[in-house]
Amino acid sequence: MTNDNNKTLGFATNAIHEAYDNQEGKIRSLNPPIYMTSTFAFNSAEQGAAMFQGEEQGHFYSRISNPTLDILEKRLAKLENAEAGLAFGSGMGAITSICWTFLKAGDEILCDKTLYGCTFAFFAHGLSKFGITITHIDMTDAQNVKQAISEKTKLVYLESPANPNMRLCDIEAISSIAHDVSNVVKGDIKVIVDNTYCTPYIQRPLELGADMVVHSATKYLGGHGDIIAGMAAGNADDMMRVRIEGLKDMTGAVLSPMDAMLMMRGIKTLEIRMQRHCENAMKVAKYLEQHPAIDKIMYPGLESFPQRDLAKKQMSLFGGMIAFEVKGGIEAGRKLMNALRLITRAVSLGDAETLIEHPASMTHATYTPEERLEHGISEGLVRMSVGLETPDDIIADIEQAFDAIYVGKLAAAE
Ligand code: 4LM
Repeated sequence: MTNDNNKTLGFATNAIHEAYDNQEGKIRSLNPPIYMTSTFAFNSAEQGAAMFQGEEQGHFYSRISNPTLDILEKRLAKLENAEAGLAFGSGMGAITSICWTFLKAGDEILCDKTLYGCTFAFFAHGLSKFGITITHIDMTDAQNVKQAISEKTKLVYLESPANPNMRLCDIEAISSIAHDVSNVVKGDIKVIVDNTYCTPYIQRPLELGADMVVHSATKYLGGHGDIIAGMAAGNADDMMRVRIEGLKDMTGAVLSPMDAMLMMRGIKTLEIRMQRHCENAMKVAKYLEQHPAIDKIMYPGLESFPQRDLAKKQMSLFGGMIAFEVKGGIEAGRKLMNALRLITRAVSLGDAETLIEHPASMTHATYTPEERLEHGISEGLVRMSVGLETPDDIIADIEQAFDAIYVGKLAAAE
């Protein structure tokens, strides 16, 4: 979409207006309609047949496409600077639909060591059952991709920042290496980046050279903890293949039009929410960093973050997620979590509420303890998704929890 002078519109404007003109037509509703329909009528038997053959465009069944989802998909594509977008019933629905589309027995998926627990489990226990090789390498050094990539490699898969330990991968360097190899072996190696932690407001992997982006839209894109949803974006051919092969015929992981509407409502405020998440996270990270009870803290905005230069290169802000370890390991971490009053003990992230969880026993319990060690997920790590509450209140809650632990109030109360 452009304005009257044909000037490109800003991120927030696109997030609110892309693909729907409320000045058009007779009704002029501010928000697009929610098409609560599973199927669409054909004008004639011949037209129905032509649609099924792909000879005529249009909506004919909501597992394939739906006008409400259409707007959401175009909007996300615009924000990710992609040719096309695609909506799914969950983040896992997006990941599985893409993998089932592009992988077959004998192929390899090359992934970073640290991945969200269910993504790891899908690769380790799902894809691997069908003759697909899963190779985890340390992608924090892009050269490792060069060493590991082979003619069997079809997908290169990473999260940056990774859930839960915040490690970053150089998306530009990895994409360039993968595509160079792809040219040499005359293959078609696709780089997929899970952009859940950042959203396109902070990081746009396609502009850095990646082929596809996936999201758990349950998180920041939805933004209000009221939907389970997934999104993907990439070139039009790839997205059409995923729609017709992975989504329609293999997973059926379709988003409901009602939830598409809720996501569009969330995306309208993505820019201001992300700005505040980042501001609040920086304040909380600085507070935690100076606290004597903290052993280790990982937040890309801190000077102490080991990959700060890379963060500055590929992220415009530092995000709302913090990983830290409390002195005394997970026992101390659990005590801290249990003493919180305002901050919610819950998995998921990207909501208005600050959420805290223990990856080793929750989101990453799909790894065995040995695998967690091998994949860089320490047992003592605590993960916080900093919300939109007044930052002083978030900090005060952490402070009172630390006080409760250290003056022995907790022990007395137990
Ligand atoms: C969590 N995460 O971490 P659905 N990709 C990333 C994720 O963090 C998640 C998914 C995909 C958490 C859920 C409990 C980086 C999920 C999967 O949950 O299927 O929308 O997304 O707390």
